[in-house]
Formats: sequence, C-alpha cells, structure tokens
Amino acid sequence: HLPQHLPVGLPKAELHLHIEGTLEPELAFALAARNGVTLPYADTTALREAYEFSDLQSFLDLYYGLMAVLRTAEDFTELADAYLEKAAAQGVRHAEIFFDPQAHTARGVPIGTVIEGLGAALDRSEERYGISTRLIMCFLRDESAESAMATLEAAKPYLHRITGVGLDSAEVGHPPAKFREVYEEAARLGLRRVAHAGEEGPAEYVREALDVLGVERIDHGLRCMEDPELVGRLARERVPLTLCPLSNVRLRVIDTLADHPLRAMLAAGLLVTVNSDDPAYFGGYAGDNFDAVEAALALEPEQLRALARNSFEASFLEDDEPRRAR
Ligand code: ES4
Ligand code: ZN
Repeated sequence: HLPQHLPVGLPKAELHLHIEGTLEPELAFALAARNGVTLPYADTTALREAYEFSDLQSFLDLYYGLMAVLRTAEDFTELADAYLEKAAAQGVRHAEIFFDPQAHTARGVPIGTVIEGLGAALDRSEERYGISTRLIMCFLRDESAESAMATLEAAKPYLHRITGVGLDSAEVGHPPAKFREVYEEAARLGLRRVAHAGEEGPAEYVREALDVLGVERIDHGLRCMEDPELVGRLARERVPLTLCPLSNVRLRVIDTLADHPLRAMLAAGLLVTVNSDDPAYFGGYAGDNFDAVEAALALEPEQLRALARNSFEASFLEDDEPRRAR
C-alpha cells in the first residue's frame, strides 16, 4: 500500500484489539524456541494452515493453545512492540489494548509479569511509534465470576496501568449479568467498563451489558441490528460499537464482507468504529480492515473519514473519567 492510500493512511484509534491476537506465527515459533516450548505444528506454514475457523470457539481453542509460548515479561514486551510497529504503519495513532490475564495466570504466568511486560512497550509507544495507549483488562466469560473477581483483586497493585475492564471469550451461554458484582467493584475502583456483546450472542446481551454492567462501549454489537428498539437507543445514547469486519468473516458471524451491516449501521446513526480484533489470525490490521470494508461495501471517502473520526470520539482519550457512572 502507498502510505497516502486513504483507508490505511487515515489517522485512527484502534479500540478493539486483543494483544494476544497479534501473535504472528514467526514470533510464536521464535518464542517457543527461546522458552523450550514444543508447538503441535511443524512450522509457520502448517500453523497458518490451521487458521480455518468454523466459529468463535474453534478459534479460541487454537488461540489459547498458542499462548503457551508467552512466558516472560520480555515476551509480552516483544509482542506489544511488534503490534505497535505494525499499527503505526497503518495509521493507528491511539490504541486501547485488551489483554486476558486469566489466560496467562492459568498457565502459571503471574499477572504482574504480563502487565509489566506490556507496560514496558506501552511506556515508550508515543516516542517510538507515535501511538498513545490505554490498557483494558478482560475477564474470560466462560470462567466463573469468582475467578474474574480474584483476577480484579490480583490486579490491584497495577491499577495505575489499567484504564478499564472488558469481557471476552465464548459468549453464548455466558450472559453479561453473570459478572454484575465484578463490574460493580470495577466501577468502585474508578475503572472504565466495556464488554463484548452481540458477536455470536443475541441482542439481549447488548442490552444487559448496558443495563446490568453499566458499560459505556460495546465490543462487536453486530447483532443489535436484529432489535430496532435497541438500535434506536444505541444511536440516541451515542454508545460506541467497536466492529471488527475481517474477524466477523473469519469466525463465520457473516458469510462474506459484502454482507456486513456496517453501511446500515452508519445509516442508523450508530457510533460505529472499525478495528482488527485478532489481526494475526483474521487477515489484517486496522488499516487492512478499513481497506477491506471500503472495497466490499464501496464506502465513500467521507464515510471512511467518519469512521476514523468516530474512533477518536469513542476512545477514552482526554476523558479518563467514567462517562456513565451508575
Ligand atoms: C475474541 Cl473475536 C473474539 N471474541 C471473543 N473473545 C475473544 N478473545 C479474543 N478474540
Ligand atoms: Zn474481540
């Protein structure tokens, strides 16, 4: 791509990015060798060939397995540095980065190792890459509420590095209300609140995330389109939705990019943003996602600029106080 190519070059904020989802096969094998971890794939080609997902769960199984290579603080620093360098080349100027502490503590990697490792890269991100950052700690919704609460407790010595909490992993069967108390405690601690909802799960989970968890941003939220009343509310209340178009195709939430409801969502007045989710697995970083929707949906330059503008409006930049304290 030419750097002046609009979708890639437009200054943008990335608001839906799992740092573990930026683990490229080459880095995975390098870390495996360094840490003495044996991977169940012969090489990077064999690993990439396994990136053929039928749904969210089939992706998550591979994704959590590959995390076995992440062991030391330096591993997390390298992971974040590699992401930030790629993101900068795609016009990202601000990144609000998810991480999954339980996916690491369950393997014996202390939460402090994860946070301090990521933090070392984020501390020099503005000067090195021209990207400001925030860190959002996600709870695994297919684990118990008690485990999430224990994770929040374990994060207390590191809260100066954490802007907010999120909710991710297998959605169906794990409604937001399961985490009511955890989100209440997060709010008491002054943390911002977001949650994945309406990716594979129903529109009702979007409503529950707003009403029970008090979130101020919905990750994905695609299935709100099945509920016109909810769409009206999201538009009226300017609740941001962090869409991830390439992810939706790779995880078979939609059949093809041409089926993506992004145009209808813009037309409905929703505050939508375009993000990469797990770019090492889903075929592209933030600019690639902009590029792909421009091509598949024939977006006008003005719509691309609106998406970029939305990304800063929806961010926690210059606004580090909770917006909808309950
Ligand atoms: C995720 Cl695409 C997606 N959905 C839910 N949880 C996740 N964790 C990483 N990627
Ligand atoms: Zn996600």
